[in-house]
Amino acid sequence: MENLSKTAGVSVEAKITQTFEKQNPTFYIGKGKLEEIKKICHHKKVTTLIFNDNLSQSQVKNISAFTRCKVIDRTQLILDIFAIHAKTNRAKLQVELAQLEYNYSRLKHLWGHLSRIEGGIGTRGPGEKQIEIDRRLIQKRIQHLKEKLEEIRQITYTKRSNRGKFKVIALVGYTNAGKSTIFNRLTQANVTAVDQLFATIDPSSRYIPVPKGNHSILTDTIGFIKDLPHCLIESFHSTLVEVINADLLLHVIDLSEPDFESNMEAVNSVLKEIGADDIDTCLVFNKTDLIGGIGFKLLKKQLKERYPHTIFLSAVEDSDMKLLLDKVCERLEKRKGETQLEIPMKMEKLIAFLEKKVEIISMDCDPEKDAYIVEVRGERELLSEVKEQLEKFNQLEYINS
Ligand SMILES: Nc1nc2c(ncn2[C@@H]2O[C@H](COP(=O)(O)OP(=O)(O)OP(=O)(O)O)[C@@H](O)[C@H]2O)c(=O)[nH]1
Ligand SMILES: [Mg+2]
Repeated sequence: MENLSKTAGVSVEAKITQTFEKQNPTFYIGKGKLEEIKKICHHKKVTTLIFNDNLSQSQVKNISAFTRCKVIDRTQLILDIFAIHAKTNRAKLQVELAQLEYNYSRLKHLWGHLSRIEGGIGTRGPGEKQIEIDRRLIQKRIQHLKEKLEEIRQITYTKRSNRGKFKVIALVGYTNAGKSTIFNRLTQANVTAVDQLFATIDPSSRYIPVPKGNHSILTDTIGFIKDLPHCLIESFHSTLVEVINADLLLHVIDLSEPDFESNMEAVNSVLKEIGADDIDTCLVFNKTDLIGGIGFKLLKKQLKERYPHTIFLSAVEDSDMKLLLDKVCERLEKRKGETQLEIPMKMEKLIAFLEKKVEIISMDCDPEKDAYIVEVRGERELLSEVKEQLEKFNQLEYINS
């Protein structure tokens, strides 16, 4: 929370916690605690209160009236950072959509409350009319943004389907784990990699030279955080599609963070929410230069035993980048197999398709069978799909003859 606040450009003057079983519907925290906070604000000349949870619109109003401070909740703070860091048109539209969706969902409660006061037969005052207008305007804007984003999604989708033989590898992980640093190192790109949360909002993709001809595209995208606001996951869907459609995920973890395992869980739960939890994943334990000694050796041993596919590295070491490429190569190679296909001459188009998707080891023509005999090496999943289609085709031919 402190890091989020600093990233948003505020200096943290005090941190206050309260344990409660049930939140106070009026002030979120207890009234006594709020009195205490009011005094601190007065004493330290604090102007803004940031809550590490989501507040209702009426709680914001009540706390603000009581303390005379601006009140921001966790989702608003994260949305604010996203707004500062969004550079492309798509990212800006996505942030605006998330902000409207979040405010709309909170205003809906407020509207419901107001219409109970002002509503009823024959009592529809001008106040409510204004509310209706606001509601319609927001809905219209939300609709407009969704349509614009859908247009952009279609263009990106077409670009992606042109990727042909390229495998897509996505860097995922907790914010500030080092994804963009690794991306820059592997691709010689120059995307922003700084000690800030959510430095990356706009995804970038570049070619990476994975050994053994595994032509791949590496994607760097937004980082995740604990309790990532749902409105962001929804509005950033077209960005997160890059992750959902990846062939391999590199889950980057900042090993120097004492909390790294709970950060890993937070990332896994977002991956589950977006439907990317069944993608082949390699855990990349980063920033090993910041830790050392016997403790590190023991930790490394434990983590290797606990997780099957891991690599330990420091993004500041060049030699480690080569190790990472070898690891990626190993994972991609494991998915491959070799097989012989008998492709009827009639299905010449299939050969053109295979040339784009797999490696052709040899190809002969068998005039007796009126077919090509092709030896191929490629993704096992794709090869078995092709074999299935060939069998179906042969069965149909047999029936027709
Ligand atoms: N010492 C050390 N610092 C690193 C390493 N990898 C990244 N960093 C630093 O960690 C900070 C965050 O790195 P980024 O690459 O921006 O992290 P990110 O995962 O892309 O973060 P977001 O885009 O904000 O989600 C930067 O200051 C990097 O210089 C590493 O291996 N060792
Ligand atoms: Mg980044």
